[in-house]
Amino acid sequence: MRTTTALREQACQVLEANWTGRFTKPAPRLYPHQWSWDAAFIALGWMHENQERAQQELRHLFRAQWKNGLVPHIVFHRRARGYFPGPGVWETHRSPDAPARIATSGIVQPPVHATAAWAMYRQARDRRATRAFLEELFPKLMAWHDYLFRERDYHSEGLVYIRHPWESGMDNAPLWDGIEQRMHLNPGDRPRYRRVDTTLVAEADRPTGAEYDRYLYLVRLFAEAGYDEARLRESCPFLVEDVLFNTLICQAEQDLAEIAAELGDDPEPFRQRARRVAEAVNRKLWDDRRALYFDYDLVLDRPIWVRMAACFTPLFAGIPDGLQAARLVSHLEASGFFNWDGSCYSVPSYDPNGLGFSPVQYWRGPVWININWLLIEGLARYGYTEHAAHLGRTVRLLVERNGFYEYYHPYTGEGHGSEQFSWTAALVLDLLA
Ligand code: 9WN
Repeated sequence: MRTTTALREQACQVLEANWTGRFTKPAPRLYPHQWSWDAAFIALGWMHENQERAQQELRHLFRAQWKNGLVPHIVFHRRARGYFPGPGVWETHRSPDAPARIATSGIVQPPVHATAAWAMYRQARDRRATRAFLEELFPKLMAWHDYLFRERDYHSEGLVYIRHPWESGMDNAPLWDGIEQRMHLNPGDRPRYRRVDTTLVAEADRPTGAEYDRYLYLVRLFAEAGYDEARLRESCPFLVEDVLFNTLICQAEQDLAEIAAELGDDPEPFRQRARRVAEAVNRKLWDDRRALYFDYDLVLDRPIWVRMAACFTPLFAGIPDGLQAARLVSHLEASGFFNWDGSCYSVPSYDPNGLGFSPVQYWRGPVWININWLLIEGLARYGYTEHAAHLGRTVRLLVERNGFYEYYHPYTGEGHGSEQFSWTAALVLDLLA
């Protein structure tokens, strides 16, 4: 077993190697630009080592915020090449809201940013310097959350929707299989493109060609609609109220309330909004018979009964009551997601007994460290300290034995996807702190 100091040093080396001078790349070659939720997780790691870098990470992202408050899922690095789809595919100039001089994508990712900003402040040795940063970020975070509730709450019910699998952060999760099958593409609808990802990592670890066709089809739909949300809301074949996304906005609103209070503003509107999301998640996404939260397909108007590790994450935002939490934890243990005996590295991203489970293919089974981090925090929040400690040990074992990979085979622990993956390193730093 490596010492904690040695592990920390290695994690720092990964972040340092991926630091571009302006932001931290998620991975050395596979992801050469800045990604939105990666930036927040990465800031949670940098904050233990270098507050300035942590701040710079979020500053760089929010500099690319759209006029309507949207925080893009990718901020393109001018000098970087070798990622598909690049700025030309997104055509964000068709939107009056996109920034004129910064190239970005036109979709979002889960909102972890206020959570990261508040953690950075609490952690800071020099609170005065960090307070100035909080003051600078506060209006931008508000605009970001306002955008989500204004543009993405279809029924004004306190739940925000996503309109692309990439917006969930869990691109090829089995959650989307049914919707993607419904999206039948005629030959003329099938975009022509050349992927880069499969030249950099094993093809079997990545989403399929059919999935990429649909990802690109949706991007074209958005560009042709000029990114006009009112039009997209009515025409997009993919509209989902996602458990993970809504959990993270719920927690982010709670953290925004803390930030507001610290800055002398009224925290109550943010607390109210967080409570409203929590109530809506419990009302609409909780399945009492199955004791689990499920995504909701707004197009078919019905739940998506697919069991992902993400379905347990409402624990992170304090959404379930004590009884629901106990049932979630029993479910976690009984279902093969969580193993005390080490027969499977907990927690795989998707139900190991589920249809289409794969131990190597991206979000269809492998263990991801960010999902584990959310579950560790959530379990600890409800007093399940042994469970949280067990997951913490699993994460440590995975990186010690295999390195800082993007995701891991749940049975062998072998690393998959990109090596030197930034949020794995960052969240290990946070867990070791
Ligand atoms: C598309 C950067 C991102 C993560 C996502 C992960 C993957 C991109 C891709 O990489 O998605 O956004 O090209 O596969 O699924 O969660 O933010 O690390």
